Amino acid sequence: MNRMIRTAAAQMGPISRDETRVSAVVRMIALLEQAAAQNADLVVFPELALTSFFPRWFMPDQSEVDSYFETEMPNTVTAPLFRRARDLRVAISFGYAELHRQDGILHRYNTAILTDRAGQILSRYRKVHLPGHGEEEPWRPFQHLEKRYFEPSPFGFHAADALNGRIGLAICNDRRWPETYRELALDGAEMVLIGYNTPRHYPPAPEHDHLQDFHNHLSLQAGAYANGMWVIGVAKAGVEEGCDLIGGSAIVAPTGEIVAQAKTLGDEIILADCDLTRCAEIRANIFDFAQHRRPEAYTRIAARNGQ
Ligand code: CDV
Repeated sequence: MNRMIRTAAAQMGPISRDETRVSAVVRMIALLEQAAAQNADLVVFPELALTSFFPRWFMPDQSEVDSYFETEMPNTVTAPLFRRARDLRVAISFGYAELHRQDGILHRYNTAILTDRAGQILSRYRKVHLPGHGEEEPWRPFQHLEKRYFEPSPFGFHAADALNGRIGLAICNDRRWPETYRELALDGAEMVLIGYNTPRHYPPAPEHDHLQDFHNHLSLQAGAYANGMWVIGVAKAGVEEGCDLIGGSAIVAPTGEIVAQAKTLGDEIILADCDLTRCAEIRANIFDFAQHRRPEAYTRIAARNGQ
């Protein structure tokens, strides 16, 4: 069985507030076609790929907030992307804001999906770690209202069988938490796809602004190595509505080495042949979970969130 996934990280440049979803999808299709021309099996797009990163704005009117959400996926606007991916036989993954009605109750999630090569959605992940704040904080140069506009997923982390392997999804801030990767690894994930929108300026701790790119790669590389899996980090990058978003999209091998990295802050494809059998280089050795993990010593991890 072929266990090689030629994977493309489709970094996107900024999406302005007035850019339509149709325009974003046209850009995504162009990236998909570039990747397919290089025989990609899988193309991974960023978090909230269809719109500007709207949690940076306080919007008192819920109907304005909801205008950034999708009530179904695929929908009229994204259908051409799904169709093109199916025609090219390429699996895709991207993030979007999801308005989900369940038992008469509306839920708003920061969501990512993964399709198979036929454009069928194989798995859907809702973001667990929502950063930012829940109320407007006028002292900030821009808001980060994910805690206001989304609810945290109650569904946890799950890997799915895909492309002759097991693939997990996570979103942006999740990549900084070791629990994300370990949960997915314990569910058998051999590759994790992570889109992100990361401002260079972090208003509560601006003394760390110069470390944003370092912390990005540190998190992706540590997650890959300590769990022996491929990690695909994909940015929405560049100056979006005055907010400077880091780039640095990267494909990280199970050894923790970066094997491909974006050079620009715009729409850009990077590509690598990700051999899933390489997970064993780490998992059969230093991080052989069955032999060396001591869950009885880790009881606090699932029992409490702080001290
Ligand atoms: N979209 C995000 O989750 N961004 C956060 C920022 C706010 C720190 C991140 O972890 O990159």
